[in-house]
Amino acid sequence: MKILVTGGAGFIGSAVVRHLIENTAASVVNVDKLTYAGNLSSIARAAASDRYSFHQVDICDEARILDILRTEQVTHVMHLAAESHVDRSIDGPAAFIETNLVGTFRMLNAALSYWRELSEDARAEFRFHHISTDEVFGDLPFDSGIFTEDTPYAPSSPYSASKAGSDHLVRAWHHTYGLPTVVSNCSNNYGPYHFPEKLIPLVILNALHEKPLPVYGKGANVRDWLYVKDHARALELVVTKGVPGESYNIGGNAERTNLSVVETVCDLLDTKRPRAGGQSYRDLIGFVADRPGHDRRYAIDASKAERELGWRPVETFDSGLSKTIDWYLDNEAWWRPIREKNYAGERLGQS
Ligand code: NAD
Ligand code: TDX
Repeated sequence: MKILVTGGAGFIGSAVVRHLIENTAASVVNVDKLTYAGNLSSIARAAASDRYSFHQVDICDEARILDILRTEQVTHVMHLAAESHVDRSIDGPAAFIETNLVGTFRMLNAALSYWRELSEDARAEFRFHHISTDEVFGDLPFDSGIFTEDTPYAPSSPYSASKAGSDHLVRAWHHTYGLPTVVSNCSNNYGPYHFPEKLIPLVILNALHEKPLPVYGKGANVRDWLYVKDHARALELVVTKGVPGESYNIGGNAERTNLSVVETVCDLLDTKRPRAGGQSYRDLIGFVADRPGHDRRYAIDASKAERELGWRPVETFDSGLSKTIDWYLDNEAWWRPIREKNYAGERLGQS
């Protein structure tokens, strides 16, 4: 197998690259534009493998993508490259439309041209796997409902609308042109190498720097949390065992309010790296203006992936969060340059 991974220098993409190189015999072709969110140091060890190659390319560049598919003789595509941060999509949606919607359209066009050139056997083996989000299903009430693969799409933010649109394009390329596509929709990932504009790494690093821990609104919004290594294992199963035309929900069985996530980070840090003076990190929590259009709750029914792919998460939220905090405590060399480059005021990623 030769797998073209787009966005392999990002948070989840880098976990996929590490997983494929360390735990499978597949070769990996990483295609990444290296935006602010891309970081080759996240895959330094995997990149030393002779089964790895890298192309710094924008996914909107269809001709370059087609050329890479041909010259690398790719057998599978795992498409993760995207603009991923909801707050940025509210402040500036253009890049989200360009990369998530137009970029996915360009990827599909290139993949279809390439797929049509393949032998019959190679066409049967080929997969185009689009990695998407549970946010395409929209807002759930606090006390009921769960997303299945059949839940109607109802995206709320510019980010989730761009991902919903790209999911629809992928489906259409399967139904209309026969391209063997699979889609997976997952919940909030967390773990090592997470860019510190996202809630969990932001809170860990703000706490270590004695900065306020910003909780939007009342902190009552609920997310399901999935440890990124568990997700990378699921993605390998989706791309190798998923049925063309199907989609698969991937979740962590770990619904938490945002306030409880932040409090748990504080409590773990209190034990692992006590504050000078003995107060709890909880004293740094501050409630700030809510995110516009903030979806109340997401919840994932991942029973199809369990039933059909034999996947289930290994980490609980407590075990995964503890490992994540240990990783940030041990890997200042990874996050210090990002933080110094991007930190603006109390919120990273808004400069
Ligand atoms: P990320 O922001 O950490 O990484 C995105 C990567 O894509 C970066 O390496 C960036 O350089 C690259 N990229 C961006 N625009 C590009 C372009 N035009 N051409 C080529 N490369 C480009 O994102 P992530 O959190 O790793 O998310 C990966 C995928 O998973 C995304 O499609 C996202 O929508 C989806 N997803 C993420 C989560 C989550 O919790 N992080 C949850 C559900 C779904
Ligand atoms: O400072 C903060 N304070 C806060 O209360 C930040 C950054 C976030 N939040 C809240 C907003 C969300 O309800 O915490 C929750 C998680 O926020 P993010 O880490 O920004 O993630 P989210 O918006 O849920 O989206 C993430 O998961 C789904 C990824 O960024 C998306 O790419 C993915 O599709």
